[in-house]
Amino acid sequence: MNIIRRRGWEAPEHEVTPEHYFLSRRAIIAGGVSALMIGGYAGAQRLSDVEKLPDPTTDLYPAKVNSTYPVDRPLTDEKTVTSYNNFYEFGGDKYISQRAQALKIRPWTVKIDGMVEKPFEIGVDDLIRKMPLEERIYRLRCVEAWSMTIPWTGFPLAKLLELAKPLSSAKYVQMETFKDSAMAPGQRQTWYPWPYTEGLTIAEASNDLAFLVTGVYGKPAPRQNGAPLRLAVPWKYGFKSVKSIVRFHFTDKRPKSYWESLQASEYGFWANVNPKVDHPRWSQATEEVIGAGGKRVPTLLFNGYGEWVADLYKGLDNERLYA
Ligand SMILES: Nc1nc2c(c(=O)[nH]1)N[C@H]1C(S)=C(S)[C@@H](COP(=O)(O)O)O[C@H]1N2
Ligand SMILES: [Mo]
Repeated sequence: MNIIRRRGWEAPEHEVTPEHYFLSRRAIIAGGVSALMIGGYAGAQRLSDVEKLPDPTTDLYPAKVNSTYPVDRPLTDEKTVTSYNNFYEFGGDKYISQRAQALKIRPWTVKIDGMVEKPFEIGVDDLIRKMPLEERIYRLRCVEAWSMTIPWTGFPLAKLLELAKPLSSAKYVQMETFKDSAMAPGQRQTWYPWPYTEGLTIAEASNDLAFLVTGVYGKPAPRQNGAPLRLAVPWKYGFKSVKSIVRFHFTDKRPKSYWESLQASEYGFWANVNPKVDHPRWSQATEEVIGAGGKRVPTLLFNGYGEWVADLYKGLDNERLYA
């Protein structure tokens, strides 16, 4: 039944899906690879025992709810949250959740380096156990003009910054996804700038809304949602919320992200949600609520989180803040 309900929003999505469109176009340019992208990775995919490993942090769930940030929409149901995903490491379509089970999420080491007092590495379970886990419901607005409402578990990125101790000269934090094409067939598309990276200013990263996600729906996050550690910055387009992070690199130079390297005119550094600033190829005025039978709602400035983040952008009028 779920399948049939999904069909309603599947069609419009395929018409707008920009990241997917772009990926396909690149694949076609490269020649012959498009069949692989469209047909998925059935041949390369091997579900192994890895997916059956018990998660070593299960005892931390469910975490206490932090309801500072109001939610005025119904939650997207869990099945949709965990089966309709963007994770280009596993393919350019939305249905990578099975393929993503090949991601080996333990052991998992997080590296903190660059302009910090002292670079270090830490196992993700040690890191998670040092952090104050809580549950927050955030809306997620993809640049492709669809949205979801998701209960994440995690901790403020600001808490990681406290641990990392960036130097006062550091201005940005760049976050990097794992790179291992043996697990992630998408990374065999060598003309893409793997690993996927994203960046924030230190001021943005210190804002309480910037959240490092470890769980979804009161449980450790499934691989397709970016286990074991992913970002959620709900006032920005979804591509900023980098998944499966292995490195936090502090720098004084503005990092160029994965999507920005691919197509800077469409996916910039700031990428704050704004209904009045259209994407070059479609309107951002409204969004399709995934799982709601094709319903569209108006998109809000800063995705409705302006009260908490608008001040971050004072005096930056010359920057391309919204694309
Ligand atoms: N490493 C990595 N992170 C990523 C992506 C990706 O392809 N690779 N896609 C981004 C995009 S475009 C979106 S909309 C969100 C989707 O998150 P979800 O699948 O949990 O809904 O993840 C973001 N993080
Ligand atoms: Mo996205």
